[in-house]
Amino acid sequence: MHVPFYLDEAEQRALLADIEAAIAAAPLFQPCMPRTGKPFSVKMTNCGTLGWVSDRDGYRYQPAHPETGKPWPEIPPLALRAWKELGLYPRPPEACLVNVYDLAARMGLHQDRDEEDFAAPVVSLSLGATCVFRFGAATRGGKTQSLELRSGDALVLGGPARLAYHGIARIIPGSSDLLEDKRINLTLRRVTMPPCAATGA
Ligand code: MD3
Ligand code: FE
Repeated sequence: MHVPFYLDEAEQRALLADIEAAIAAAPLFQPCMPRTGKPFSVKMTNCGTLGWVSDRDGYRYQPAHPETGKPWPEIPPLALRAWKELGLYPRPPEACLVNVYDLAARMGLHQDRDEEDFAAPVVSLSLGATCVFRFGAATRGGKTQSLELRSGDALVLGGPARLAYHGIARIIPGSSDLLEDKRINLTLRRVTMPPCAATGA
């Protein structure tokens, strides 16, 4: 589900200020590909109890920043509101990945499958420059659709869409008043499986 202009301009500015504070506490880092060590063009940080990282050892969620060793900052209130209003899932998000794109940054087609709980949706918020988002293929190499994501837009991926291939093809220069030639995406996720009421496991 695409929700254009979910955040109005004042809300976008308020969320941006919270993200800038989070980046000051948990500096952006440049992840790299497992094994090859090829650097990502996207810079990242996280908020929440668990943050997604990628380095030579692989992809994983961890409770602390890879460079400072400190716990991740709290998830901004407007991001929590989006999860409550749009995610419709009974448990709070554990991870809020912050992706920062400059004009040259891209994200290749991939699936999000480093989480245990695929029943939970993924909620994403975009700020700054417009991007061309590609999504929809159920298999690698399958057909995709393109959609422009603009500042303030929300995207909710639930059900079968949760495992669709998706990526960011390009960032459109001069497309935002909020951030000059930069795009920030927040991705809210559940990571761990809820405990089982029957067995306590
Ligand atoms: C579709 N981020 O961090 S957000 C990612 O704009 C990621 O930074 C992109 O893909 C970005 O993994 C896209 C929208 C999004 C997030 C999760 C999805 C789309 C998704 C999971 C399944 C299908
Ligand atoms: Fe993804």
